[in-house]
Amino acid sequence: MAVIEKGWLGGGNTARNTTIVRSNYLWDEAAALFEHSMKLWEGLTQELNYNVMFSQRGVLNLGHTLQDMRDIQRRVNANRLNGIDGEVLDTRGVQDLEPLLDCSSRARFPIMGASWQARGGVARHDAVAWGFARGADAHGVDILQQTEVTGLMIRDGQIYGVQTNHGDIEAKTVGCVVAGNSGVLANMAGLKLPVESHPLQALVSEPLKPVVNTVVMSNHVHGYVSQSDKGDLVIGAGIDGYTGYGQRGSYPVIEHTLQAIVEMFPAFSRVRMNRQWGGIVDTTPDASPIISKTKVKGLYFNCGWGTGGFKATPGSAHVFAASLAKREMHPLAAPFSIERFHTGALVDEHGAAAVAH
Ligand code: PYC
Repeated sequence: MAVIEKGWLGGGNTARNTTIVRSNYLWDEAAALFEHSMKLWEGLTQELNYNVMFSQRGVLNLGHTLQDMRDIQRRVNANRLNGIDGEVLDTRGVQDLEPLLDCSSRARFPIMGASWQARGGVARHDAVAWGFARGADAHGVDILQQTEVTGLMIRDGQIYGVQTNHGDIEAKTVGCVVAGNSGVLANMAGLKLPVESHPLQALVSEPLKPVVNTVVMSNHVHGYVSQSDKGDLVIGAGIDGYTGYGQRGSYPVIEHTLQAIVEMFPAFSRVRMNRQWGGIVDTTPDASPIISKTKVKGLYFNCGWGTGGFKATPGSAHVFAASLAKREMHPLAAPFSIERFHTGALVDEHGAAAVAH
């Protein structure tokens, strides 16, 4: 078994995101998949014997309007019915958790409350990549870096290998997990996926003393922030409106995001930003992933996680590996078949995923 990587370990989206982990999705199918992941996160450091620095500091999704609060109540009710922790906080409850947030009625978008998932948090992204790689290596998986897939070998509707810049590799089962490039690989098989690839940006500030206790996300003002153990503010933006593959993103989006952050935390108005970067995310029409067989026998895709795939890493990997091993989709993966775009059985998670979409 081999993992084929065009670049280097952690050079793609795994280590380019803002590392938010939560499972507070609305619909049963998505909630089950992300909660499966959350449970795996909770034991991951022990399981991999590698400290992935999973920090369950809690995630706030702020509400700024009556409709935001109704949506939050609906989502938290659904979460609790699914056995997922969640609370609806009022303004005071939010302020108690985050004293620096502007919870006054003077704010342009006053904070009326939030959903609170205490088990949510962040993890150290590159440690996750390295921990999984070491674990896979110990199980005999070859990890081929700097190896680019240049073609898929298909005969009579069955995959039998991949072509790479270092030569051909035969394989009767091939799983494509190539966020940002899923459409490109699908093209090699003559398939067209319902995904669009967009740049998504993040940035980090100079280090500060501890000032943000949780992960704060606001769909409405369009920004999200947490603080790394080093003290940097880790800030995420929305996707660029255009499709593209440049791992950079455009300036107006960052400007908008920083306006949002300063709207929420006026005290950050003079904090200097240190670094900015972008990743490429594959978005789907219903803001849920595709974990699916294709019409080419033996060829599978795991893609379309939009802006929120990092949180799914352990669960997504588990259900995908199990599906490929058995050639039968894992029950948690089955609702995310590509077929849903024909049948109409969509899992519309725009509400839960919306910060960056
Ligand atoms: O938690 O879904 C999420 C998210 C969106 C953008 C960054 N994180």
